[in-house]
Amino acid sequence: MKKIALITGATSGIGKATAQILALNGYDLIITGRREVLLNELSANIKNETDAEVLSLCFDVRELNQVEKAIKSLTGKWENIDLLINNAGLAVGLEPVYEGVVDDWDRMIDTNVKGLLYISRFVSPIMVAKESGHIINLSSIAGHQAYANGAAYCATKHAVEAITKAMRIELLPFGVKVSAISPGMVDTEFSKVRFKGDTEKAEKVYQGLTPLYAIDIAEAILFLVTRPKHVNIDEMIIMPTDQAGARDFRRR
Ligand code: NDP
Ligand code: 8X3
Repeated sequence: MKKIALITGATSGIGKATAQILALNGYDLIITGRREVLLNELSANIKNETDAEVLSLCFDVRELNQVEKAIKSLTGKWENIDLLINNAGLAVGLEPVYEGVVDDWDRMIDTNVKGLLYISRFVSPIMVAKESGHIINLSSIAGHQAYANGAAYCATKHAVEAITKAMRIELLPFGVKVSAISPGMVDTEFSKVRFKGDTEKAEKVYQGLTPLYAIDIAEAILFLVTRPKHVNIDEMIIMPTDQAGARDFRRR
């Protein structure tokens, strides 16, 4: 029987590329996000190009009721989730705390921290019950280093690191693997979201250097999930060759 992966934030960027690569490598998929049209497009595309079965669940990870309803709506084989990719997340704004926008902080904390916890709360019991499974959390280089104007985002990714480490210990008795992937700069919708739709500002982020692309992270995720049962990759930090730290770039 094929394994089932649930990917949050599959409508774009890293989540979308991960859905595509997992479908090509023997997984059936539960794809989630808030933009239903994009979920439907991805689902049709994957079904067209692979033999994977795809179930779409449209909900907001910040809404506990929606998360609970979505996961509890799963029936039959779809209940049997083997792999959870906690990918949905965002940065909003780039200001020092003394000029920070409280609503931006709330959006990041609610999505990156509380949303990840909500999903894990309802999916991890499935893995505990069957004593197997793998949870991969999307952290960031911002989960390892703090940079000016990114206090709240960095705090959320440091929180993802802490949650990952604690859950790994909690799930140890049940044989459930827990990993974190921490990328540097990846060219996705991330910067467009951070700069609230200002594409000019977003494009500048990637000017003069070669960033990572979503497929690079998807390939790393595929590596993690294809290790033997006795091997867990706890943490993977992946940077563009043109980046040596959260704010250290080689631009030409
Ligand atoms: P994208 O903006 O391209 O994708 C983000 C995804 O998250 C979208 O599918 C979006 O779907 C989903 N999402 C955002 N908010 C919510 C929400 N409230 N409920 C449900 N889904 C949500 O960015 P990336 O692919 O780059 O980001 C993926 C992850 O990788 C994030 O956790 C990010 O922090 C992390 N990361 C990104 C890096 C980068 O440089 N790009 C570097 C390091 C880490 P929708 O809008 O349809 O809801
Ligand atoms: C996204 C990368 O450097 O903007 O996590 O924090 S960064």
